Amino acid sequence: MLTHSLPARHVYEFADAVRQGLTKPGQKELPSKYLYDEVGSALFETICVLPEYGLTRADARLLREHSQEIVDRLPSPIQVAELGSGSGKKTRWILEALSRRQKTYYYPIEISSSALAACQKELGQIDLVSIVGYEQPYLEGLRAVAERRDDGEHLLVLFLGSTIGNFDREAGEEFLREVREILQIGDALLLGTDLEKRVADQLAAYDDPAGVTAAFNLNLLGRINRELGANFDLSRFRHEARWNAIDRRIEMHLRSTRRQCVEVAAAGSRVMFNEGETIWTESSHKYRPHEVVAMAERTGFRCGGQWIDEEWPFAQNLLVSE
Ligand code: AVJ
Repeated sequence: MLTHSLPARHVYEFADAVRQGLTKPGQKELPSKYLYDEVGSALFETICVLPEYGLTRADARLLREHSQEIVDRLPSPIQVAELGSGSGKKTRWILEALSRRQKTYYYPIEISSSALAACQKELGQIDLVSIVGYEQPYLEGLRAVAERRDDGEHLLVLFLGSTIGNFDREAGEEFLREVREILQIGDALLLGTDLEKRVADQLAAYDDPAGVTAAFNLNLLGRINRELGANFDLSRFRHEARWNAIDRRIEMHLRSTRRQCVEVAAAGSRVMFNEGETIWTESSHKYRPHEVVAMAERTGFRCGGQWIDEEWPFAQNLLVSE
């Protein structure tokens, strides 16, 4: 088990992002990727088992039921890279299906070292599968993986769990284009996308009655306190989930319950909050099935299959590089 990591750089990037996001005129914001420290990753794992949050179960169900069919549509030999592996639980089905026909290399690419460790533990025991983790941003990690493959070896990139939904639609499409640049013809991207559903169901998924999502969101302020020496009082902020009907996305915010001032030592900034002002911490875009196919076609892929869960509308899309 091997991990390529670049930890030192991360704290400066984090401080920089926090300074920029909180001193921005107008809507304050923080990048959602920072929700996933060790506490945040553990809270997210809990979100995934909440009855209100059907997304992860739908994603896993589709992979469990259709992995063989998906793998049968891929060229041989093929290696697997995963963008944001998380705990790696869902990936098992794909790796097992592939390992029935070949020895398989699996490269989880993940900025959360705790998630990477969990993933290596979860998937380290599958026969004929070797794991090499990359603790790097997605595209850097993917470039590193693509460079080390031999001639004639194909690549399957997994981007599951509707993580693409964190990007604005335009940025998501640009991201697909950048992934395509790194790939060769015949390589594939298996893309998980959460689909539009009843607004009440979508809101409940991001504002569960047990308060796990609230804790997940508030932990971002806790993380800034811990890692950047800030003095956020978490009891003075409230979690909020909104449906933005124009952009078709859930937005998570943290609302300041009073006028207050917060210092972030490592970012060298003092931040004023008005009563009722919010920090926008995450977007989760929701898609329509044909929209994903059109996105694929505009970014250098063709859709080689789409599988939709009936219980919780969610799609696995097999995008093939053209
Ligand atoms: C992991 C980005 C897919 O947007 O649904 C869950 C993160 N945020 N509950 C999502 C999340 C609040 C999740 N993704």
